[in-house]
Amino acid sequence: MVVLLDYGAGNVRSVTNAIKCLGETVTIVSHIKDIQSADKLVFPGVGNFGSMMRILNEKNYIRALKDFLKSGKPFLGICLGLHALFEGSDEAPNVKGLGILPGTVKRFDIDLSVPHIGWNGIAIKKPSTTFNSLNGNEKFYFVHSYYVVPENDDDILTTTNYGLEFVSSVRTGNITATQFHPEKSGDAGLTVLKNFLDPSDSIEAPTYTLKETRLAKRIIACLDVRSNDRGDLVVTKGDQYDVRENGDVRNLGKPVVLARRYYQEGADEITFLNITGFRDFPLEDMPMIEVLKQTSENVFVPLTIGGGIRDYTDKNGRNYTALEVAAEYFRSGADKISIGSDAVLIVEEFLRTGKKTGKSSIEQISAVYGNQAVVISIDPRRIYVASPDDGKHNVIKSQINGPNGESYCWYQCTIKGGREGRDVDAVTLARVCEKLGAGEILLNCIDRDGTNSGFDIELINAVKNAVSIPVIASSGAGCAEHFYEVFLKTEAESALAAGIFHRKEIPIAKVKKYLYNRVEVRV
Ligand code: 1PR
Repeated sequence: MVVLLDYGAGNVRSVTNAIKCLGETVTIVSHIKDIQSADKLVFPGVGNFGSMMRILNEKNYIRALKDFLKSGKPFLGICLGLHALFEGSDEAPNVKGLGILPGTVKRFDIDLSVPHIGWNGIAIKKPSTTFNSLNGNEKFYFVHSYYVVPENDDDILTTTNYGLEFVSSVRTGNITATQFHPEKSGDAGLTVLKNFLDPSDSIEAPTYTLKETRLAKRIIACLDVRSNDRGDLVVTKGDQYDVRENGDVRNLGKPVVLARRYYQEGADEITFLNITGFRDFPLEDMPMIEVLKQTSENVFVPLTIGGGIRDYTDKNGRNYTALEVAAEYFRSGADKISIGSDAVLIVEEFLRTGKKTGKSSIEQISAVYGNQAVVISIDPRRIYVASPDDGKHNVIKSQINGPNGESYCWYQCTIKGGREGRDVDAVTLARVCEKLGAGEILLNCIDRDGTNSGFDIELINAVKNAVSIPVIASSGAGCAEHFYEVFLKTEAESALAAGIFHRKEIPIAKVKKYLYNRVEVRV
């Protein structure tokens, strides 16, 4: 039996599911004595270092945790569970860590997008059983803005490159801790967990590898989900956001089944968008919660969910905050939530007042779950204009002329699934959302959606150049070459597609095969 330390922030369901799928039972810590009596302890951390240490203190877990770490019994820390082992972190300068390992935690100060999100490799620095049955060339899923700096080189198990070479896992005696998320790293991650749960006496893994690792471009499968007219929850797909064909909602399959298929085919991430979430409140629309719960049972890559994340008052007058909605999604297995319509309204308000309120969904959710957990889904549409300056929007020169020969355009944000255009452009929206705490941009494009005509490179460059957080290029993929084009001509960190995967026009593995040797991908 494995004891899992859950301090209430983030997705422990995935870790639990991954351990269960390896045949172990899991007990969640609810009292100090659960830590004291544990034989094996797993500590997955998400969110903010300061709030994690505060909660551990409030629950009086610190003493028991330190005793466990010194006991010689197996301990696995994940992400913030790694940071906690050190003396302190730049993320919360006045807060003490457990101080079990000498050293500290620093923020990335590099010329690349931060957070470091995605699949990266490891260079093994010392012999261990942690990577038994692996060859050391696998990639693992990372999502973090801070990295550990151990004082003792002997503690370092692996390093990874991202703008600099940082320590991506440590191992000392009974203590193993990884910056990457084994529970989100597909088969390689499950193997690392298995090696922890069922350690072998002999080291069968590479004992040292010297290499510079590279972050892979991510290929994301997106499932637009809604109820059809018969009330069945289906994956649908729009044609420039129109999901009806001959009057009926297109039905391309069942969400849980498709997500599992994409995981097996090699998707680096799965995104669910509850596309009628703007009118159907998600906490009343429990099927989406159930979809997440079931998917996270056997899909071990990151899951994002969007649709309807905003404050809401139900018909009985009960108020729900966006944070409560998000919390329910995280508890059900989501790693990230995506905010669409509400982000536009928040940015409009910010542009009117120039003030951060601290109360918007973006600020509240990122404060509790970390910036990396907040994705902004933008649904822009091109507005062609004749001149480069309309005094209000970020206008770009376009290679594609408008209907009246206009050679300039701006990208109008929309809400309610493209039904309502607003007077704010996508570049401004992305910039302000980053300022408010968003960690990633999911950049759709209504003009390209479902057209198979390729990504809107001009849009992606305009937004990517305006922010320092990762951007997911979305809408328009029709063949493997389109993925290559978007990675060649833009700095987007990932590319998302829906229609070509749902219609089985091209499987994800084939896209990856085409990209292999052209751009870094996880295979
Ligand atoms: O506004 O916070 O409730 O979130 C609603 C979410 O639902 C938004 O993220 C919005 O993008 C999405 N959405 C709403 N209506 C639609 C629709 O299609 N009618 N889907 C919709 C947006 C775009 C992508 C699509 C790509 C790739 N779909 O998700 O998967 O365009 O498609 P392709 O590869 O087939 O071209 P809120």
